[in-house]
Amino acid sequence: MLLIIVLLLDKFYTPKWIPPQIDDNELTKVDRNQDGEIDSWIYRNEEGIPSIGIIDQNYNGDPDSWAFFKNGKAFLDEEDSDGDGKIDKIFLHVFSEDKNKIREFFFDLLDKKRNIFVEKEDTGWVDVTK
Ligand SMILES: [Ca+2]
Ligand SMILES: [Ca+2]
Ligand SMILES: [Ca+2]
Repeated sequence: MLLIIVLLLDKFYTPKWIPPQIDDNELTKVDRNQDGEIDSWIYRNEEGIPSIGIIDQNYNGDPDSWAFFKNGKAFLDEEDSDGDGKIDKIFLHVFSEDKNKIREFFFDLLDKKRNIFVEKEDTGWVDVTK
């Protein structure tokens, strides 16, 4: 089932670049490496809570990482790690009702890999894929 999802995502997925045309009090622009070029955009809802974060991780001018938030927590991260314009890494974060992260799904569309991480009380986050 998961393999089918990965294959479908690989076939149809393209990055979601959202142009920064929005009221300035709902958009924060950040120059993370202080080279004078904006490389991070954070969109906020009316309450000021982040809804989407976009990052140019390798500072080449093109966004390559997208984070989608719900209740101020990222539930979905997407990444174009090789810069070909297609998303190739996807992280799904699952939260419990008390808002603690309880599970993470990682899909690597380049390596056709998927991993599932859960937090154990004694050892921290462990890969329970197998
Ligand atoms: Ca910069
Ligand atoms: Ca980039
Ligand atoms: Ca890619």
